Amino acid sequence: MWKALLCFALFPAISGFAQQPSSPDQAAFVLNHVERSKPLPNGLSVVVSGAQMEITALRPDILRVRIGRNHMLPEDASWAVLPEARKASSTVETDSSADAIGFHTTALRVSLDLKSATLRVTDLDGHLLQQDMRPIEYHGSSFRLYKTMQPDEHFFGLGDKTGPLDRRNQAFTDWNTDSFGFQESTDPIYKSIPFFISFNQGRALGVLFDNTFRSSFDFGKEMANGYSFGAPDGPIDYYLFYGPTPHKVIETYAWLTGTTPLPPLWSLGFQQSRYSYYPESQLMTVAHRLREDRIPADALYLDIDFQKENRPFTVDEVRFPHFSEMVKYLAKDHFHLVVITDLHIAHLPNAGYAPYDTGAAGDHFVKNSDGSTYVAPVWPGPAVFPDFTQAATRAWWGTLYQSFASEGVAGFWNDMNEPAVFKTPTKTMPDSIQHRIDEPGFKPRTMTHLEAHNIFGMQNTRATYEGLLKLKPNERPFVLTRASYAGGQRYAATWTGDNSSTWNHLRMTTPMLVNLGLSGFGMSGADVGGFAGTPQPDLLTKWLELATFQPIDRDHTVKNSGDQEPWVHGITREAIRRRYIEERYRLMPYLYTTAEEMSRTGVPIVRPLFLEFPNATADGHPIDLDAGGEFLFGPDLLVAPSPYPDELDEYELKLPPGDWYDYWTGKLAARVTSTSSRDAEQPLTAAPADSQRAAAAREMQTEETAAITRPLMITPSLETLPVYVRGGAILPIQPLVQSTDEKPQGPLTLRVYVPGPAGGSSPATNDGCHGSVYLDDGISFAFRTGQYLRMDATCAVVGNELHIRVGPHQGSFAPWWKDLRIEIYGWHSSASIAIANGQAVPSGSSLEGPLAIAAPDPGTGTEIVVK
Ligand code: NBV
Repeated sequence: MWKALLCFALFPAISGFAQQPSSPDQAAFVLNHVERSKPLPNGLSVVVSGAQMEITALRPDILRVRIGRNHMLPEDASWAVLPEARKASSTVETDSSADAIGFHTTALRVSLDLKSATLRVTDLDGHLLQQDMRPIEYHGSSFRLYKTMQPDEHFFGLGDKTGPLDRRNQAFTDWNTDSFGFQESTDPIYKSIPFFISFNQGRALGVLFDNTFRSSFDFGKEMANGYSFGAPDGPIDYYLFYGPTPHKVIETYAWLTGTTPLPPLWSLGFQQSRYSYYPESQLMTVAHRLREDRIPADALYLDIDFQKENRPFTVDEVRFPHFSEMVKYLAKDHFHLVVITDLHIAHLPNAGYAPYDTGAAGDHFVKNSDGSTYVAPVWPGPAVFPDFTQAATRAWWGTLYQSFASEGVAGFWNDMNEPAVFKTPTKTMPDSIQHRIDEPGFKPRTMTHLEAHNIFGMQNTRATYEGLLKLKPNERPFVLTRASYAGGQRYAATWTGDNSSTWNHLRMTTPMLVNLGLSGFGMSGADVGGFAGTPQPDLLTKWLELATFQPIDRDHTVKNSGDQEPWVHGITREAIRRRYIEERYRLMPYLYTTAEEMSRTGVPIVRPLFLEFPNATADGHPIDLDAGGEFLFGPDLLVAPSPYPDELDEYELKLPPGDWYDYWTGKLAARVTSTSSRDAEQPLTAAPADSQRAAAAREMQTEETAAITRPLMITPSLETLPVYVRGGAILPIQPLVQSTDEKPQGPLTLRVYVPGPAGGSSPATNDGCHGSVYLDDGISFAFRTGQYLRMDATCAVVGNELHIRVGPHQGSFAPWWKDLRIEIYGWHSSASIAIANGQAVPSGSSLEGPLAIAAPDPGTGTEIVVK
C-alpha cells in the first residue's frame, strides 16, 4: 500500500502538541507536523515541521535517525562512528497504515505516527523497544527527545559516571570535567560516552546519541514514565541497535565505534605508580623492592615531576640524570616505563622549547575568537593547547614522542585532557575558543569549544596513538587517558581519575568499571588504593585484592600522601597482597585470552552478570540488581566482594543459574537451577545421565542441599575475596612468573570444571564445557599475519567417562609449554584412569586436590578419556 503512495505525499497536520513558535530561535519549536515523506531503499525520509528527518537501516538490527532544522540534514560525519559503519545500508520493506508510515527490516519495525510525528520501534514480534513519548522539542538550538520508559526498564553505560550500576532514576550531563575528589553523586566527571543500553525484561537495545555538545540524559528522574536525552546544539543523530541479547548490543556498538585494540601483554601485569616518583633513585628503589619482595610487576610510572618544570616532553635532568640508561636498566629488569605527557604545551616563545617552537611554527594551537593564540595556566604555567581536531596537528603531536619512543619508554599517559585549565571557575577553556576541523566527513570549518570540548581528550589520544604507531609500526602502543568520547577506546585505555582512599571509593570502582566496559572501554582501571589521601591498611589490602580481577591493576596516589606500595603496613599484609598479585599472573593466559576476545568483539573483560546471564531472573530484571557488588571477570569468573566492603557483616551471594565452584578451593559451592524465586533453592530435579553420575549428583546434592535451601551467605575476611568459577568453564593457568616478560616454566594447566547434570551455564551445553587459550608475542602486530596460537578445549560426559578434547594449535606462534596439566573439578570418579591419545598417562589426586592428569601437548590435538 505504501508503494502506492506518491513520493512526497502530503499528510494533514493534526497537532495536539505545542504551537509553532512565534520566533524560531527562542520559543519551543515542536516537530509534530509531518509535511511529506518519501520511502528510501534503506528507510524513510520525512519532512516534519520544516525539519528534515531520515531514518535508515545500516543493518537489519541497526537504525540511524538524523534530523536537521530548516530542511537540511546534519552533516553525515562523526568522531565516534567508523566511516564504514556510517555508510552501511540495509534494504527495508516499507509499511504504512492510515495512522503511520514506516518500514521493517528482518529484525525491526519502525513507524512514525502521522498525527504526532512520534517514532516507535519494535521487534518483529511486537516487543516495544523504543517509543517517543512526545514530539521532539527545540528551544532555540537546543532540543530534547522524550521516550517512554517501561516499569522494568533499566539503563547501563554512559561510561564511568558515578552512582549505582543501573542508571534508572538518575540524570547525567556529558561535559568532560577535571573532578579531583569526585564523590558518588558528582556529575559530570572526566569522560563523555553518550551510549547506553536499555534492558527491559531480558531484551537489550543500544542507543548511541552522537552529539558532542554538552548533552544530557534523564532516565526517569524528571518523569516516572519517561526518559530523555538532548543537547544545547548540534545534530540530532542517534543510533538504535537491537540485541535482543546484551552481548549482541555490545558487539554492535563495537562494530559502530571500534574495539579496544589488543593491548601489549605487559599492560595486563601489575603497575606501580605515584605522583611522583623522583629522583631517579626513588624509582629504582621501588623497582628493586618489587623484585626483592617477589611481587610480580610489569610497569612503573613517572608523573609530572620527572619533567623539567612540568613541561611536557622534557626530562628534569637533575632529578633524572641518566634517563636513557635508566629506561634500559628497567627494561632489563622487565619493567616497562610509562611517562606522563600532558597535552598543554608550555608557552615559551624563543626559549628553545621545541614542542612550543614547532607547534607555533606549524600553527597548531587553538585560538581565541579574535584569532590570537589562547594561552592559559596549567602545570607548566602559561600554556597553549594543540588543535587536535586537525589532522596536521595530530601528526605534529605524534612526532613529539620520537625521543621517548626511541629511548624505549613503553607507554604514555595523557592526563588533564578534558582539557583541564587552572584559575578559571569552569576548569576548562572558554566556550568561545576556536578549533579547526579537517576530518573526512566534516566540512572543513572552525567550531567553538562548545562543540569540541567533549572530543578534545579523545583526539589527543588519537594523536598519541597514531603518532606512536608511526614511530614504531610494529609495536602495540599503550596510551592511558583520563578524558574521552565514544569511540575513544580505539586509541587508549582509561582510568577513572582522581578517586579517594576511602571505602566508598573502593565500592564505586565496580559499577564504574563495569559501565565503562559496557561503553566500549574494556581496558580500564581505577587508582588502586585510591588517589586522594592515604588508605588504611585493610583498605589497601582489599583494593589490591579486587584489582587483581580488573583489566588494569595500577596502584597510584597523590603527591604528599603516605606510601601506598604493596609492602607498606608490614609483612602479613604484604603477603596477602602478594598472593593476589601472583594469582593475576597465574591467570594471565585467561586474562590475555579475554583481552583478545575483547579486541575482536568489544565484549569487555569486566562484565555485569546480566551480560552473560540475561535471562537469570523470572521477571527479566538484570540479576545484578540483586547481586550487590558482584561482577564477572571474563566469561567464567564471578567475583563477589562485599557490597559494603568496610562492613564486617556477612552478605548474601547471588549466583546465576548453573554450577558454581569456589575458585580458591575448587569445591562445588552451589548448584543454582533458577534464581527467580525461592524455587531456586529447591533440590535438584534434573535426572543424571547414568548411575555413576546419579551417585555423583546425589553426593553433590547432599553436599549442596544445605547451601541451596537457604541463602548463600559470605562472611567477609581480610585475606579472602570470594571468587567463583562457572561449571562448564575450562580455565587456562600458567606457572607463576615475576613479570610477563618471563617465560613460564612448566606445563599449561587447564582447569576443567565439569558442569552438573542439570546442564552447564550458558554458553556451555549440557554436560559439556569449553575454554580456550590465546597467545602471541605480546608486543607486535605479527598476530595479524598468523603468528598467534589459539587452542580450544572442550569436555563431555560420555556414559561413565569424561572426554576432554584439547584442540590443535591454530596459528604459527610457538607456545612456552610442552606439556599440559589437566585438573578436573566436579568429577566424582574413583577409578581415575586417564588415556591421552590412546596412551595411559599419569593421573591422580591428592587427598584434597583435584584429579590431575599430565599429558604432552603435541599441538595436533589431544583426546583424553577419564574413566
Ligand atoms: O599529574 C598529576 C596528577 C596525576 O597523578 C593524576 O593521576 C591525574 O588524575 N594529575 C591528575 C594532576 C593533578 C591532580 C591533583
